[in-house]
Amino acid sequence: MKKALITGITGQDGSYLAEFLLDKGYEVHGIIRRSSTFNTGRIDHIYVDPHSSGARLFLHYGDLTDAEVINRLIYGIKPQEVYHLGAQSHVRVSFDMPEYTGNVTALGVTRLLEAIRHCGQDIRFYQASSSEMFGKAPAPQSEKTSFEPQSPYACAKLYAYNMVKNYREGYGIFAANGILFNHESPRRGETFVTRKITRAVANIISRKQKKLFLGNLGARRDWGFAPEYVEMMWLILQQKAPDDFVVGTGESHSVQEFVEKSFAYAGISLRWKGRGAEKKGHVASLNSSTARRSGLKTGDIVIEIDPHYFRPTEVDHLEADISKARKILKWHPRVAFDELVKIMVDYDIKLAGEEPPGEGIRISRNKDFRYTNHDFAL
Ligand code: NDP
Ligand code: GDR
Repeated sequence: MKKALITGITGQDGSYLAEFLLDKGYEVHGIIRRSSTFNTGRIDHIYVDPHSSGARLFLHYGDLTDAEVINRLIYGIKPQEVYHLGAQSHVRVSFDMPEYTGNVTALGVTRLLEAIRHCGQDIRFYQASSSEMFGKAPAPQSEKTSFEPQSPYACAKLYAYNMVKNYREGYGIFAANGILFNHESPRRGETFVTRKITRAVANIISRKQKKLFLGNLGARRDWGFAPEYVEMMWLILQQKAPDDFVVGTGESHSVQEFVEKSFAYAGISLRWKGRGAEKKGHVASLNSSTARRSGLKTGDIVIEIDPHYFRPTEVDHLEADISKARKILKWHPRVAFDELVKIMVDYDIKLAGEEPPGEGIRISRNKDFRYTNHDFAL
C-alpha cells in the first residue's frame, strides 16, 4: 500500500486530496496543528478511529515551523509521496504578517526538503505553488512567464518554488511544482472572496446579514473547481520525471462578475452606483420567491466597498495558459465559472437553512469525474 503525507490536510485542498488518495487505496498521513477548538471539520467525515483494523487515515500533530517534528514524521512514516499544501495562504493577511508568512510558507518547504534529502528514501514531493507568483506579469501566464510577485505571500511562494527546483537539480529529488490558479469549492475558507460572496448571498436571503463589504471589484481571476485540481496534484507526481505545471481553466472573470452572477442566481439583480471606494450595489429587482423572502426592497444597498480590503499592491489579472498540462497530463478542467458559482451558492443557501435555487447539492458530472456525496458533508 502506498503511503502519502499531506501537510495542510485540514484545509480546502488537503481535505479533497485526502479523499482522493484514500479512494485510490493509499494510506494517508496528515499533519494537523494543535488548536483550542476543533479544526478538522473538513476531514471528520473520512476519519476512522485509528484503533480499528481498516483505518488508513492517520493524523499527527505538527507545525511547519517545527523542523524537529517534520524530520520525525518524514523519517518515521517514510511516505512515497509528500503533498505539501500547508501554508499561511491568505494574500491580504500576508501584508499584516509578513515574517510569519515567510517562516511558514517559504521556510516550511526547506524544512521538508531537508528532511527528505537526509532520509535516504525515494520520496516524491509536490509543492503547492501559486499563480500569485506571476503578480503583475501580463495574462495569460504559462510556465514560461516571468514572476513578478506582489505580496509577502507571493514572495514566500516564489522562494519555495525555487527551492523545489534547486533540490531537484542539486540532489536529484523528485520534486515538482503545481502552479495552481485560484480554485474554489463549498469548502473554501470563508475569508477568500468567492466564499465570502456566496455566504453573504445566503445570509442576506436568510436575513442574517444586511450588507456585504468588499475591496477591489475589478481584479480578474481564473477560478476553477478545487476537487478537480487535487487530481492534478496526484497526476504531477505520477509522471516519469519531475516537472512544473500551470493548472487553471484558461478563463478569467472579475470579482464584480462573481458578485453579479451569485446574486442573480439567487434571484437578486444588482444596479451599481458610484466608483472606486464610493461604489455601491443596489438591489434592482427580486426575481425569485427565495429572494423575496429576504425582505429586501428595490433600492436597498447590499454591496459597499470598504478600502480596508484593498491590498498595498494588487494583482490585477491572472489567467492560465494550460497548454502544457493539456498536452502532457491530458488534463482539462470540467467545471466552468457559471457552474462553480451555482455549486457554491446552492451549498451556502442550503447551509443557511433555505431552499437553494438549483437542484440542491446535485451537480452535473462527466462519467470520468470523481465526485462523492461527502464532498458536501461540511
Ligand atoms: P487553506 O488555507 O484552506 O489551508 C491551509 C492549510 O495549511 C490548513 O490545513 C492549515 O491548517 C495549514 N497550515 C497553516 N499554517 C500552518 C503551519 N504553521 N503548520 C502546519 N500547517 C499549517 O489553503 P488551500 O487548501 O486553499 O490551499 C492549499 C495550498 O495551495 C496552500 O499552500 C495555498 O497557498 C496553495 N494554493 C492555493 C490556491 C487556491 O486557490 N486555493 C491556489 C494556489 C496555491 P489549519 O486548518 O490548522 O489552519
Ligand atoms: P487571492 O484570493 O488573493 O487571489 O489568493 P482572494 O479570494 O483572497 O482574492 C481574490 C481577489 O478578490 C479581491 N477582493 C477581495 N478578496 C478578499 N479576500 N476579500 C474581499 O473582501 C475582497 N474584495 C475584493 C482581492 O483583492 C483579489 O484581487 C488565493 C489564495 O487561495 C492563495 O493562497 C492562492 O495562492 C491564490 O488564490 C492563487
